[in-house]
Amino acid sequence: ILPGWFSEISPLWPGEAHSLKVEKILFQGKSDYQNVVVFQSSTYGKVLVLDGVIQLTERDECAYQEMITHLPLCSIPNPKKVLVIGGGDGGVLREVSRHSSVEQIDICEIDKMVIDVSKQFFPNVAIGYEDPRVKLHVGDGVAFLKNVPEGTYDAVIVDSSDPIGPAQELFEKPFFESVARALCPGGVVCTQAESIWLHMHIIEDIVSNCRQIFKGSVNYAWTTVPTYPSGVIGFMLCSTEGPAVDFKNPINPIDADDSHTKTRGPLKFYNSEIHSASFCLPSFAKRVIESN
Ligand code: PUT
Repeated sequence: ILPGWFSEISPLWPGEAHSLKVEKILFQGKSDYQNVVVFQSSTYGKVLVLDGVIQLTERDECAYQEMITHLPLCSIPNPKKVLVIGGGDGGVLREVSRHSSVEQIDICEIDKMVIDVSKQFFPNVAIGYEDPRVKLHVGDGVAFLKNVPEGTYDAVIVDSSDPIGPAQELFEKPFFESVARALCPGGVVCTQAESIWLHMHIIEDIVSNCRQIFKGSVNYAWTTVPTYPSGVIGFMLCSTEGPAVDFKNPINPIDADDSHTKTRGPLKFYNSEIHSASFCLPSFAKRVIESN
């Protein structure tokens, strides 16, 4: 490991480690759940790291936050009630709040330190918390969902870290069953679903669980995020039985200036073309995902 560089080493991507040059360590702490680090990098702005794994950088967070949010919300006509599981940095909230049809935004994040650190070091991300429609619940997303009345949400967005540590249960079948229960008929879920280059075994399991649970449609989309392992990350998008959802053809566009452009800035990454394109898969991934 080079001195003055951060290298992202994990058993989830053995034999490789993306590195960023560190200008200054800004925060180091240990929460009840994980190690939390913020550093200033020389080329990607400030970086949030949990248990040694990059969660966001100022430069490329837009690609992840915009896609995980607008892929589901632009696919249904009139989202009103949205639940975010994880997403403690507030970036998904920032994006959900661009949708004027939304009346209620609940977020359940397990780690208060992630929220506090994001508010201190990433104000342009944590700005999502400033929307009055947001209600924060600090706690375990799995437990939270068990208490949600059936059919409550139009959309659930699961912005988790990787399936080692506090987020592990968010990749398991019982969790997806609770999500399906919490959704209204024709409701949608979008969940962080790792990299087609590194994690086809994890993706296969998610797809096969989701096909058993979600009786509407089940799709995999992906996008580029240069500082995530292998430079890409995917999303599992599913809908419950009810009004049909055609994820590949967005019906609720948000390309025009949204109501929050003044405070949040315009969209940097998402548009309707990239929405549809994100469902096109390389042949090796298509074979596995479609056969499950
Ligand atoms: N929230 C997404 C984090 C992914 C880290 N590999």
